Amino acid sequence: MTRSSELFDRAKRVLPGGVNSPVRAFRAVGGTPFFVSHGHGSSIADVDGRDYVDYVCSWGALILGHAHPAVLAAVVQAAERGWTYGAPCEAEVELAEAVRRRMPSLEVMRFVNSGTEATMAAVRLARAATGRELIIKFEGCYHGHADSFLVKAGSGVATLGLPDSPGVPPELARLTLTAPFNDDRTVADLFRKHADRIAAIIVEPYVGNAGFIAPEPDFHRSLRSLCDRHGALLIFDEVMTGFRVAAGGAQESLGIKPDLTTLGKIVGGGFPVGVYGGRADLMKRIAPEGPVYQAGTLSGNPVAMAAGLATLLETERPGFYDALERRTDRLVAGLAALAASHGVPASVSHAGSMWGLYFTAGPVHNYDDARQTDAALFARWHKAALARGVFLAPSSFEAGFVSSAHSEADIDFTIRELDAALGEARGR
Ligand code: KE4
Repeated sequence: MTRSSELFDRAKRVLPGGVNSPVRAFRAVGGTPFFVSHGHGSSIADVDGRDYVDYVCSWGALILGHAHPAVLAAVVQAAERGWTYGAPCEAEVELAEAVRRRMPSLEVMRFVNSGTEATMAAVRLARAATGRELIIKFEGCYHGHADSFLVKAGSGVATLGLPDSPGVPPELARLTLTAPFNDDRTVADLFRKHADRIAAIIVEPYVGNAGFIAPEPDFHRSLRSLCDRHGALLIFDEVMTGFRVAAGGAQESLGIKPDLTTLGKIVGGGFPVGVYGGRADLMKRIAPEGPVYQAGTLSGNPVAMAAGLATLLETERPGFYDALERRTDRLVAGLAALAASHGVPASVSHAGSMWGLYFTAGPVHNYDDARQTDAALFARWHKAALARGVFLAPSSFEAGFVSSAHSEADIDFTIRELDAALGEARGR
């Protein structure tokens, strides 16, 4: 009986499935999830003394790796002054100005405490600003657990094979239209059918909640022009891609200006922070300036702001993103090569330091393609990888991440051990 399994048994008596977020339960890959003792740099250690090179990185939040000294120092310094005021403080303004410098489309923004809160508020604002009710999302994309988004969603919903979620009133679910990712023709058809009722399109510019799916070259330009033509708003959900796929997020690398953007994960440096923001004429509708209500007790709290600001500043060091991209490129090339050496069809790709691997020849353009992946082989590979000290996301429908703490030696170790793990997974 390991400490992790003892803790898991205890956890299951007080937490649904023993976890505070479904994908952590390892349901898609089997086995008992390890319980964490501590994280350090590129690695995470479990309560039984085992160490893993970590490619989950708190689902993308830890672009600097675990317990980065600059973030720790900023957090301690902030906490010594008290850690929540329920009143404005300078740190909120500093982080908002830093975000706007990196992503100028966020002329005005509001801090919240999670990506879910950010997307929920962004859609409420889009509906208020347009006076329309329908939204379009894409199959396999996940925008958090607000009711409107649990329609053909990705991440844990896809992992657990839940078609949608019970508890979402059909009347509300009907207001969410869906289309395959990379399929602008279906989006055009939806606009033809519902033109003046569609408030917004919300999209993960690079899909990280169905594995990793890159956009076709003109996909987002097409969404931008469809929104402009039909008076709908384009919402880029950059909770995962923001400050990850490029210094200025996907909107910088794709050269697309959304009307609204949502952020999370990296913007808080691993502390609970979400952001929604965009055109000033839209954001001025948010209370107290305007009538669209949204609020939060801990929004903009000084410790989370300090962690986010310290993180963004570290990523502004010269060559930060180039080095991260090169390291991720080497990992992805290594994964493609090891799959080929085993004669296993695989589709491996990345954008910046966000990557994905499917056990299918591909190409993977949308969620239907992604579901061709050999999930059973992935589960065996995941288990063998863990036993060899590599922690991959416990689902075929999640992206992987590399942090600036991942060394060249970590990448070499990972490729070597994942090669052996694939051999084991195939029974060789
Ligand atoms: P949170 O509410 O989990 O902070 O953010 C929701 C969200 C919104 N938009 C995108 C593009 C996201 O990726 C997420 C959250 N991502 C998942 C990872 N697949 C969080 C991990 C989990 O649910 O435990």
